Amino acid sequence: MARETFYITTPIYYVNDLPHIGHIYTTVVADTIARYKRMRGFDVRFLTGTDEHGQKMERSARARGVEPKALADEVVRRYHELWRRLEITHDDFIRTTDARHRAGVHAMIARMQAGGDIYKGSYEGWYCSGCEAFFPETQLVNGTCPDQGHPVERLQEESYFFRLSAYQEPLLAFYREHPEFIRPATRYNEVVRFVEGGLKDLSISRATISWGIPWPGDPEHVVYVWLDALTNYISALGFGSGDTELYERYWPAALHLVGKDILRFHCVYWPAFLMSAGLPLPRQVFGHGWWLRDERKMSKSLGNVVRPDALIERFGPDAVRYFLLREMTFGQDASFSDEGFLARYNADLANGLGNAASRVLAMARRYGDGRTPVEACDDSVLRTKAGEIVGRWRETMDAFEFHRALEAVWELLAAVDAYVNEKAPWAIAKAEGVSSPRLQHVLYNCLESLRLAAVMVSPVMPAMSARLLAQLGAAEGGALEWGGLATSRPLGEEGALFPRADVEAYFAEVKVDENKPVQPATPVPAVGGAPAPTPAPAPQAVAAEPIGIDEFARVKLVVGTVKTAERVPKSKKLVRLEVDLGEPALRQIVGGIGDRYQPEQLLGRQIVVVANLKPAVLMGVESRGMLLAASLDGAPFLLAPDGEVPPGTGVK
Ligand code: ME8
Repeated sequence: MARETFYITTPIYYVNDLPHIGHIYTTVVADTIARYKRMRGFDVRFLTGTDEHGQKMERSARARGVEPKALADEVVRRYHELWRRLEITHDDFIRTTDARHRAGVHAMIARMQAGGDIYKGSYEGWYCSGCEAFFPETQLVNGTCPDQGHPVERLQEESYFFRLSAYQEPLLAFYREHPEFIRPATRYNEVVRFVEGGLKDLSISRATISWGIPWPGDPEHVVYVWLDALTNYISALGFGSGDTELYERYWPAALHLVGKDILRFHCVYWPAFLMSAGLPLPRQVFGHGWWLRDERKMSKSLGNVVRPDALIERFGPDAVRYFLLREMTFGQDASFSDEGFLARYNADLANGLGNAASRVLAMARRYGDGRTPVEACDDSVLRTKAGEIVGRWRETMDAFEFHRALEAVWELLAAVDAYVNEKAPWAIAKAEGVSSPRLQHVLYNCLESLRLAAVMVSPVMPAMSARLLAQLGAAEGGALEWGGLATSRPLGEEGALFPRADVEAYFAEVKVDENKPVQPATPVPAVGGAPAPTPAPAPQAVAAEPIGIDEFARVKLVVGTVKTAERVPKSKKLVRLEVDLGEPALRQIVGGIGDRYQPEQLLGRQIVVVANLKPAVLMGVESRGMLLAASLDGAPFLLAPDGEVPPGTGVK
């Protein structure tokens, strides 16, 4: 019998910027669900991709002096790289610049036209290129877009329209019949209220921009970017390209996973387009919450966007995946903070999981000759507990309550710990010898519980799960039934799953970053490897509050020559310099530049230093000043005079 299919999608990401943790969140959740559904035997198809057309993209490329496609190619490369590092198991990656996608969009428009829902008219109104959306005057808030507060611009142009107004009643009827279509329930109510408020026809072409899919038969127009983008979910299955096998097999989608910001496009426009085209509607759209940074909205202009690269590099992909799923109640907002991340990392991963595993494995090695116990054990409180936890884990995973599913696994780990304390295997070994059946049973119960925990966390932490299973001498992909651990098998290699994070070192380095001048809007890498021309900084990034020249003059900037340089022990980034500032003695300055500069490269080099900064101690080393560097995506580029000057020369 054919297996039940499960087609899951992420939004396709705009390529005018690099991904941050909000973007990776959606993809990590989708990957976790895809892995879980595969475990449960579904025939899964998992799609992600990029949204490359539109006014925003055209402008970003123009500002950088490159072609939109070239800019997109470079950012897409970064997305592929990131998904590889995060072990994302998508089956396909669609780009809206793919030929197959254009064919799908044209086929979609042909069907909507055949349904009589498209007509030509003239559009006059407000357009927000940040959201790529039209807004009636009545919806503007203080002259800005009501969704994100972006600036809007007046548009007056000829346009093709979609008769969205005709779909108000059919949509409301559909929502009533399919209350599970929009999740969570609070979002269902929001969408219903929005549609009940009345729908206006939608402009679905643009005549004043050229970066888009040409309108079929009218090349003066390009297709409106949201009609273009939403169609990716079927064009990626071959809709419009002739080969309909995947489309027949996987459409309608089981789940479109999106952020709450784009719920309306997916719950109102998309089903209306599909109704018009006479195509089946997706089964569910889930609108998840928003990641904030330290309780504030993340935005490039505030310079507080959390990029995933450094976190993945330092803590590994599994720790990042775990944090995202454990910290956010799926559907609600959550806040990222360095403190929160480190606390969870140390408490749950290094201590909770890591300690439970290393404690049990050390005993198994000591009392079992490096092998799993000689006999399985079927009769224990742990078995009952594990059975209950597996049931709860399944229920919560099915309901997408990932934080609760993970909580359940940690409850099992705590039960193992309590069981070890109570049974005291060391005492049994002493009293009865290592071949005591009682001792072997106790060990089996612990190892088998850990095996079940490893299988349960595998959708969230695939690499860690594989590693733990190998340490336990267990096979990957084992069943979630008690007794899966084979007896008398060699245990795998030892090794900590998650080394404890040194919080002090982390903050010393983060602090160094924060001491740097406020970063301008994140630059997109240039095409062809050359450094990107830095885009004009967003206004807030330059100065939230203007300062006077006298205030600026209080900062004493001087040129110095580096005389000695060495790495600060145990730190990846920090370098200790002794700098000649034209003073009687050399100045010791600690800078977070070690990930881009080797100490020997710095010798003799001239740098710019803030000479009157209060001393600070970074990882136990006093720094009496701060060096200046441009910060590109977190990487430092040292500033220097354009020609050698005597040490101590002032900078104005
Ligand atoms: O909207 N917290 O693309 P996009 C949580 N191209 N999730 C966040 C987030 C945050 N702070 N910021 C972004 C688009 N996201 C369109 C989609 S689909 C046919 C077209 C996530 O790159 C969230 O899922 O601006 C959001 O919907 C998605 O990134 C896409 O953002």
